[in-house]
Amino acid sequence: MKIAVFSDPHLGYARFEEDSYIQAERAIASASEKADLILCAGDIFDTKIPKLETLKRAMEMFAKARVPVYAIHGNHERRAKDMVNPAQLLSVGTKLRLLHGEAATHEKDGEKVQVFGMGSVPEEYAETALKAAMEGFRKEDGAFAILMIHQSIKELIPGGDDELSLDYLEALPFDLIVNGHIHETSTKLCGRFIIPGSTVITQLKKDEMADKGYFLYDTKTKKAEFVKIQSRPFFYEELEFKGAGEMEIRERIREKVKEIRAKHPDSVIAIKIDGTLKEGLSGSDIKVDGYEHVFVENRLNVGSLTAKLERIRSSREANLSMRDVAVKELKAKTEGKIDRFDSTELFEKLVVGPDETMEYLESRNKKKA
Ligand SMILES: [Mn+2]
Repeated sequence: MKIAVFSDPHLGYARFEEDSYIQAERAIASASEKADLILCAGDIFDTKIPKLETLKRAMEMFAKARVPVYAIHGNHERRAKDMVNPAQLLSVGTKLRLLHGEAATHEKDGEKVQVFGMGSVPEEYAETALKAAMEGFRKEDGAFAILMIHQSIKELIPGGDDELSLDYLEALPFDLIVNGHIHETSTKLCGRFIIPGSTVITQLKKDEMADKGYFLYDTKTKKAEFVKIQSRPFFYEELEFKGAGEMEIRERIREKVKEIRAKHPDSVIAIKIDGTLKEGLSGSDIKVDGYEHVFVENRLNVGSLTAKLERIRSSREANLSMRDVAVKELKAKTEGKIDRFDSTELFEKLVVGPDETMEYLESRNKKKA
């Protein structure tokens, strides 16, 4: 049997909302043609309470699937036990079967595939929850058994300790383990453990330059083939500066954007600018032109402790108080993004306390609403 596995479509993801729909639709359409069964490993929606428009799009696209779809909820959909999560709602409105601590079996031409799913749980309970859930699991005779989860994995996430480990998963009685949550595509345990990755750009990290798509798993050959879907091209660039001024930085960004956009006009571009600035300039002084779908991560002058000390020293020399420095930082970070309040006023309220801050924000809200 051929099983298509995709994950983390994050429908309704605000930054690339239309992409989140279109790319998931492409995955479902392509998988419907190539596979006998579709699995979706969680984070179908980007938020716990999506807009009605997002729910409608989701229902329409899953209703178009021409083969059965089994899914689990992800951490983005997880809600308290007695509350309804949007993945549940989707399973009411379409033929999608949502699994949480239970198994479903799909049979075709005498071949059986049994899928045991567990939706996302807090990482520290993952092993306990999985053990408890599996007490009710009976592997069917002759069935190809699949475990579908949406968790972090200790070996794949640096610094973690509470997460499920590959060692633990390897010992479980499943022929294949499918995981969502991690947005980068990968396979482990000699192909017995697969992560299809997200179908939409969410993190603007270097590894997102890889293709988006889904795995097509063949139970006969026990091999997973990655099927690419057409998706918005993503480029990650790092520009290094030494003693640079604002004009030079803007110019190099402009050139880089122009060069990429000449070939890929609809691309998303993330540019990390790093290094040092001309004396007297600080990272927040650098203003970059507002291009559509270009995201600049400004690491200028923050690399070394020396640079930080230099910044404090030069601001002292300029006779700025720490308060002035903080207000300046806040202003730089919120400028053009938030226009409901004045950053200086907000800072003053924050210094007084949380109650005053909330009162201020509410009063500003009323004014503009
Ligand atoms: Mn996710």
